[in-house]
Amino acid sequence: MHIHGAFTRRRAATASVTVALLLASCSSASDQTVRTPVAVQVTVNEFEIIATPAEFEAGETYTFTVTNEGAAEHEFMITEPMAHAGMDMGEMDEMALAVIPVEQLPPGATASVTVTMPDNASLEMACHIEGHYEQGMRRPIELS
Ligand SMILES: [Cu+2]
Repeated sequence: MHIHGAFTRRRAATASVTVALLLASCSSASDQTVRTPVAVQVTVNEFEIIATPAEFEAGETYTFTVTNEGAAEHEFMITEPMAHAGMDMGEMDEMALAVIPVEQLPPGATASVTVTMPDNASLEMACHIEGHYEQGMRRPIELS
């Protein structure tokens, strides 16, 4: 009984070492293609979008972590600047590069989304809740 237990533990230890080695070789093989996203801290309120850093590079991948410090609910979208009159939310979501929907950004909430910037595009961060965009919830993304 006692011997059997020790044997089982040793086998388990060997198995976990093997898994660790496999994981190590996988991550080193993919380092060339998958880079760690650059962290961007974003604050939204009534009615601003503030991002740090505020400059972005084409082809780079960013994780936008957005905190709603306002008293109203907001959303966060990365889209081409759009004349959104006549477009419904579903259509805008489809055109967007990234969306954190309003359900995930009530007052006080933090949510994040990861985006790889295209090579050549005119983009902006925006909140398209009715009236918010017009009151200033938009911020251009100029790719360098
Ligand atoms: Cu808003």
